[in-house]
Amino acid sequence: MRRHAFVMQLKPGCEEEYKRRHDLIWPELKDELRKAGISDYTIYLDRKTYRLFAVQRLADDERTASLPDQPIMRRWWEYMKDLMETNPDDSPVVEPLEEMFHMD
Ligand code: RM4
Repeated sequence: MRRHAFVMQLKPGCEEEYKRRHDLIWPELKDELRKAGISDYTIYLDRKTYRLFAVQRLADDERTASLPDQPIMRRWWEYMKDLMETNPDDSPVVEPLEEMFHMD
């Protein structure tokens, strides 16, 4: 297992809609994320900068690199692109974070 953290960028004014859509996340998408090896996934919002901080727990045999090939993932990204900074393929712009401290 390893932890993976990254930031994404929410568009100003989209906080409530972003939260609403995630409260109603498609069960099939959750299944796909779990199948890819994500066993724990939290996203935090910094309301001052609209930065989204994501932390995932990844299995040793994780296959998250294959998620962009999954139709359900592509549909979700297409659905979310009005709320987030995205790449030309609709995936969110993601910047990895470096772990500086962890305590069990
Ligand atoms: C995010 C974004 C991420 C996805 C989560 C569930 O807002 O689309 O790529 O992993 O939703």
